[in-house]
Amino acid sequence: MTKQRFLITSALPYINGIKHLGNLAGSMLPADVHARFRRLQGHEVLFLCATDEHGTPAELAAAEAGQTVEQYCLEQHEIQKAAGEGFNLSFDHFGRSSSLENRELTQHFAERLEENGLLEERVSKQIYSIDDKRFLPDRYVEGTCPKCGYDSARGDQCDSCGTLLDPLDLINPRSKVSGSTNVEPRDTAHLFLRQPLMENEIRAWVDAAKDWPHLAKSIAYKWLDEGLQDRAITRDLKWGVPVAKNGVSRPGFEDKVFYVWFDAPIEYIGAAQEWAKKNGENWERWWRKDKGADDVIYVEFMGKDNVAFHTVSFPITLLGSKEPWKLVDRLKAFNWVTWYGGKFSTSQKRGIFMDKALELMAGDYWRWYLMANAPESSDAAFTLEGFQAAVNSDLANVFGNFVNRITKFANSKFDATIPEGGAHGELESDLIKAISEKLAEITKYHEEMEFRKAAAETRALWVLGNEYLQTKAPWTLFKTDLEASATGVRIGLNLVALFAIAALPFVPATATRVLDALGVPSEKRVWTDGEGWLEILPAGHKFEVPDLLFQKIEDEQVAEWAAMFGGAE
Ligand code: B3M
Ligand code: ZN
Repeated sequence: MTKQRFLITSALPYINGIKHLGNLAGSMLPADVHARFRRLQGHEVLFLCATDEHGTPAELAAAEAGQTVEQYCLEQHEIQKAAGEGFNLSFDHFGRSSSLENRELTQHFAERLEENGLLEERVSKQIYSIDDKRFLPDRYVEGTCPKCGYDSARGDQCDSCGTLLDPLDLINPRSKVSGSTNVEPRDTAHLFLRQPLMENEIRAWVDAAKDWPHLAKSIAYKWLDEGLQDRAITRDLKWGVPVAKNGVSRPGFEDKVFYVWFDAPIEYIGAAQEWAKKNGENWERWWRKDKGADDVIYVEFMGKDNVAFHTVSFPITLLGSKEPWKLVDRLKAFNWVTWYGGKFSTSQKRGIFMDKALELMAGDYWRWYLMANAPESSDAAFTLEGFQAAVNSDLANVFGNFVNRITKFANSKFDATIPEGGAHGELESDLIKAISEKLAEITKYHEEMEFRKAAAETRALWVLGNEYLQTKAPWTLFKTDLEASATGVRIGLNLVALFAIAALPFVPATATRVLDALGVPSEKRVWTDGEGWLEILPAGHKFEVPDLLFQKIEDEQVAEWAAMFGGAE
């Protein structure tokens, strides 16, 4: 197979608090499964993510936590980073959108867009708080909803009736900073990105995109068909990328920063620069088509609400710069994971968040269930009962038992050594054929980023092993036909190695533990679509019995967790 280069990014988790299992399942986790799969295939992979740190929600969350926003973001970044490590997310770099790299890139793109006539400074009216001495962007204003009369509607949206609002629409507006009602509309300037000027170019690019799944394309067309709008890309905030050039503020923009959705995707490039700087690497060969990135395959993972930003807004930034930046080639979007059909909510204690999950069970357990039930064609409900069933049946009974049974038997009867073994019969040729077919299917689903199907077929692969051992019954043959028993054992142990390799993208920690116990050398821990697996462990090779792979989840645990996190009503 020709070796390719994959740039893989996950949507950047927002900084205001630890993410729930649904967020994990909708971008970071599938991106990791894909990155691991592509590395196993032998491709060169750069897998990047970061915390998305700017914007009003960060400022508000910091204020609520009684911290400066810098402190708050640093602390939350470390918390999210540790949670990612707990789930074995194999980022090459987990950066921060507040980095110096991203600041410079963001300012650079704004400059280029302006040179190319795509930015316009425009004066419009905005709510100014006289007591706070500042303009109040969207979420900093509250007031009565003009539609439904709800008295705590936010400047950007009414939480009661869902209407999208402009802060100027609010009746009796007040400052969320101080509560002051001493506010008035005043003129203020902002930078607008003239998106309509790029409409044809973006449409042509979307038309030409071959490798986007339906969900991504249809969302892009929906936006294009509705007609692109000029979009303000600055806000009246302190925390963010300053609207400046070479350290000097743009006149009139001293108290303004770029809008968070303008700088956040640029951090995909920022993260590559941060990674390169830290590791003495070259970021341009991943991002600049004039510097070797032409043959990179760029794959993005995200929830469906982020698709428009990645198929329209961010490409406008990149293409509008008229510089040779790499654009997304494949885009995998997900629906929502719900908590028993409803919303995850910290305040209402509904649902499990990443840090808590790791206190209950190791990352692999969650990884498996979340990917086996990935929200691909529709939303998917997380239920503790479903989690328990997947863990107990797929992981413990099918994969775990197979490994346990054959390694224990070979340990006691064959002195923990791979035996020579005799000839293959019909049972073996059938098995070898079935395994090849199954591996080809798994490979195809991974390549197509069909995670549910890849997981289902991985389980089916493990089942083939159980069926073989059941029929071969080396434990019975041991008394009557030692050589045939040895064949079963040698094949069984090589199946353990193969199954663990196939499991690496989904349950990396456990699969690595199995491969370590078996003593599989690193050059043999590579993806196969059917060839060579019978020789992973040669005759005479010594191995150790791995510790129990997976604990079963008991009914009492489910009941206890349901009481803690909300369960079936
Ligand atoms: N931070 C996702 C969100 O919080 C947003 C993704 C940015 S990707 C550049 O919904
Ligand atoms: Zn309303």
